Amino acid sequence: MPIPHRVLVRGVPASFAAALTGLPLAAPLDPARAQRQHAGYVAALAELGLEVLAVPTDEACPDCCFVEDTAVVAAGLALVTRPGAPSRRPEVAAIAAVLARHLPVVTMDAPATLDGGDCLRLGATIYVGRSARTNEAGIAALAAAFGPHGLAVVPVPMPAGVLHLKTVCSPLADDCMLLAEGTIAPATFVGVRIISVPPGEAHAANVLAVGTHCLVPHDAPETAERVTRAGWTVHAIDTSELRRADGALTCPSILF
Ligand code: CIR
Repeated sequence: MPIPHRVLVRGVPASFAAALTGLPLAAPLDPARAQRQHAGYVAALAELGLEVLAVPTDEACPDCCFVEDTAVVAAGLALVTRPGAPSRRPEVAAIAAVLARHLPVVTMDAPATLDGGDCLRLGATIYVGRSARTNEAGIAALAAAFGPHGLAVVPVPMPAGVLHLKTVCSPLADDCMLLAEGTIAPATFVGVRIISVPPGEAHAANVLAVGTHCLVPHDAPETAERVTRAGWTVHAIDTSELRRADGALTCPSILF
């Protein structure tokens, strides 16, 4: 993976209490707690030397902190998505405006839908989850954007009930990834070294690697140990309130 220099983020709005959740919650979401955790996440990325591009938060978009879903950046190009959840579509304009200061930007039209959380790049391949959020036209738009830049797009059927492809896996390097045991068949990812994540820590299959550093959930000691043994410097991060809204560690950032 090219080592990124910048990270695009967007603060957690007070309206986060109304963010989408796959399952009903026993207690309401706590925006203040999510804001504190998000600030810690951004600080950790800044300490790694990344330039932070902060898009102003939008109270009209409760999920706007989950910027990953709004754009796919690869090969020096940004594809701004049409998110699968209609409530999230107003998020993209502000993201596109900031990305356009740095990269050529292309967009996709209805009926295409695609969430960046479904896109996993490993070397010259982008694996894309065929999920409830990402449809065939979205996958075709992804291939049309990045195919001419030498990237192959490989659709991956998703297990029932899994929000995004990267809910159960994440890249560590061009040829190495984390994958939650018992989810997607490891053979799906050809020529890739897979570090498996035990069922008790399935939420930690989504980590954020930046070069030789890796942000790992604070409550996943076995995964942290496996990632450390594989050669990464692990930084334990608590984003548990964002996780209650189905957001894992890759979700609040776009690295490029
Ligand atoms: C949603 O359901 O869209 C948000 N509450 C969570 C999005 C998480 N994004 C991601 O995994 N890339």
